[in-house]
Amino acid sequence: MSRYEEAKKLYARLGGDCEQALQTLAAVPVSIHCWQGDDVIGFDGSDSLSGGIQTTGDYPGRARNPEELMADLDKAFSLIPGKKKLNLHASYAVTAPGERVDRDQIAPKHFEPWVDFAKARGMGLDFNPTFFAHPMVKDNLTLSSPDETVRRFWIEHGKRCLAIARYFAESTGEPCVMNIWIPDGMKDIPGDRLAPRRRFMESLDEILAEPFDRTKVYVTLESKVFGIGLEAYTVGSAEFALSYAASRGITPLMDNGHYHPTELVSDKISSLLLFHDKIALHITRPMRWDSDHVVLYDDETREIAREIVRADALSRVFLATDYFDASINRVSAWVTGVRSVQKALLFALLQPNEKLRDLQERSDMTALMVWQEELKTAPFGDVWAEYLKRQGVPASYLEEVRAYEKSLRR
Ligand code: RNT
Ligand code: ZN
Repeated sequence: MSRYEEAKKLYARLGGDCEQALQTLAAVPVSIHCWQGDDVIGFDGSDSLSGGIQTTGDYPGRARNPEELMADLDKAFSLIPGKKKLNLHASYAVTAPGERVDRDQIAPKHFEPWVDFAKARGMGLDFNPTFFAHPMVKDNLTLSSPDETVRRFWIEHGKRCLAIARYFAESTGEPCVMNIWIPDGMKDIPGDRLAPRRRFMESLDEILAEPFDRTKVYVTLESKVFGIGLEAYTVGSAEFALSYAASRGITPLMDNGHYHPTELVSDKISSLLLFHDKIALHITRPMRWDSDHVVLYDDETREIAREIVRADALSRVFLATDYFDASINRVSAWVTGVRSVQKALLFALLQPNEKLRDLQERSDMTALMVWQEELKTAPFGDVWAEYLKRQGVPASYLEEVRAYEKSLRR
């Protein structure tokens, strides 16, 4: 009997259905962030990152143009199983050589190469306006700025991005998630916390006044607790984002690097699911701060996946990765991080959730603990290996990544 057949029998005894789990997993889309490939620099003129976020490390081989980024993405895609979407930022607009198109001027045509790329691979596209690393970010403020020229510039950017998101949805036939995150904040104690938040609210209202089909474009709003150099105050706080999303009928997005270190997104998912039709996640790995390390198959990633699966909410949660590590091979970073999300989902799908629920309802916390511990060492690896085999991707990818790296002259 093969190792998978053995594992299947064992899981069946524990109450997990391997075949069902493999089938379900293959259909869950994970939106892969393009920005791991070039350290979040983009192609629209910036040469460094700002806005309270940081990529650290000096590993060679960063993608420097659309061709390189697309080639690297293709390499990563060939090593990642399952259904994928590609998540772009506005700063990845593709313009003619020497042509400079500012963020308040971008249009669908600047993303045609990306649409062709996605369509050729049967993928949907997600999108993000880029409200950072740009000279029009003044005093660390964009949509909440008291300077009307600054605020108007970014409102226009938001509106144009909505048009691009609409174009993505229409041309790929898959809904487009358009996520709004602004870095706006202050390094030190504000004299007024309300005014910037009111302006942010009004700016968002103006952007959303642009017509869009809410079944094709899902606008999400991402909150944050603090950024580097913005330690005292963040305009788009958790309370702001949740209240705004609930009152305007858009989708809240939780990035698990954006909370106080002892707060866990896994514990927040169920609450949001009770009040929102859809929710969105940026899956990352914060280490002591919002450090955006590569996602690993760790406790919190598993717990996030378990919460989604137990709530039967795989079709209600938009899953996206969001991390950027410049200290290791970037293709490997993509593959490791996205596979970790998928592993966590498979682990969650193999749990005897009915049984665990029942133990809790009967207040048998002793048995609940024992069972949950036992499940951790069940032969998960054999089921994961079977999944990779069925998906036609190699189990180990290190050698392939190394060979690809060698073939590049960067
Ligand atoms: C920043 C947010 C945001 C960005 C990307 C690049 O803290 O997490 O989502 O990481 O938009
Ligand atoms: Zn994020």
